Amino acid sequence: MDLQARLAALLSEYQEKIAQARTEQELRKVFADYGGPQGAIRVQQKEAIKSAPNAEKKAIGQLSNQVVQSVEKLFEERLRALADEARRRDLERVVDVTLPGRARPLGHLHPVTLARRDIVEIFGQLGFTVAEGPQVETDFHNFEALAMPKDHPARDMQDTFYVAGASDVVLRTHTSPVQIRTMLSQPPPVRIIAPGAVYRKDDDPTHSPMFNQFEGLCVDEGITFGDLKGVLLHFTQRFFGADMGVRLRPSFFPFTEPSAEIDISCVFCRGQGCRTCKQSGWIEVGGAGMIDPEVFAHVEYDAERYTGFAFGMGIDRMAMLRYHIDDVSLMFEGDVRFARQFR
Ligand code: 2NL
Repeated sequence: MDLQARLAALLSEYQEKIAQARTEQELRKVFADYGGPQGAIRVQQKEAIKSAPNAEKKAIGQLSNQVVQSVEKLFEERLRALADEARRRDLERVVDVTLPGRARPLGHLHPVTLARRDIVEIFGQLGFTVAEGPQVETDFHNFEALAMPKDHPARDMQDTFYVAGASDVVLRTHTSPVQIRTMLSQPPPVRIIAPGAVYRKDDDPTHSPMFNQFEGLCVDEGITFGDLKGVLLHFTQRFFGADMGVRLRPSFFPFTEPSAEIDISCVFCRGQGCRTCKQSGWIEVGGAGMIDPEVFAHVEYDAERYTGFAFGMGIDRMAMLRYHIDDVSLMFEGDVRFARQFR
């Protein structure tokens, strides 16, 4: 067989293999096997030139170069065809963009968080800003400044966690120390609410040793008990509904004078009388009063010039009343199936 015939045979073998190549990788291998520097066609070419008489070398070189050129051309054409084909398949693929996505398991805001957000929002619109402070407090900020000296019986009412090894460091039993710190840091007027976690040594079916409360404080010239009642009524009606009422009952706190318990219309019977409110139509939600001059003395506010009101309520309790939750333990278990049930 002469060179021309052998090259033609290799070329047709090559063409067949190239047509069969399904991927770029396969194609490159076929090209290397035939047209590459060590490929069959090149080897054939080199041997033919080597064994040919000098006069024929040039013609053989030209012939085999033509073959090599068409080998390269065939490779490039097939490469382009494969790319076109891949692109066409890509474009043909139908994606249904109307299919719903895969649902991911989500958490949920806790009813206490929902309640706190609304409380902050409602008071914010009345001009109250949020104040925060440490949960580990000094005896001074938590008790002394609130007119509860060391031997005061009111301290027993809120069984206190003392921090080991320090007789005057406590877990705050209310958020009042935040208000004390605020008054110590700025002159009147003051309008703040202090929401946050507080701690008391209670642990029974209706009490958790950690719970959340918020206190409000408003100090300026000419603040009256009427302002207190108006703010509480406004808050109650926005938080629970416009048909709700507020009742203030005389009470006692060391840090306010006069002092009152805050009752709201029963959320279960809307004031009609039911088992929960013991037929009274009212539910107690917190306490309030006009700030005692003794507190003002501790923060060096002029009690002759300024008056103010303060109040305190439980956020957990607000949330339970709003969402009709009857079991305190549910509030602190952190079960998302519970949390998911509220707005
Ligand atoms: C309740 C009662 C109350 C206050 C908190 C307060 C704070 C300062 C000065 C005076 Cl700095 N008073 N806070 C006043 C009255 C009642 O809370 O039953 N809380 C759940």
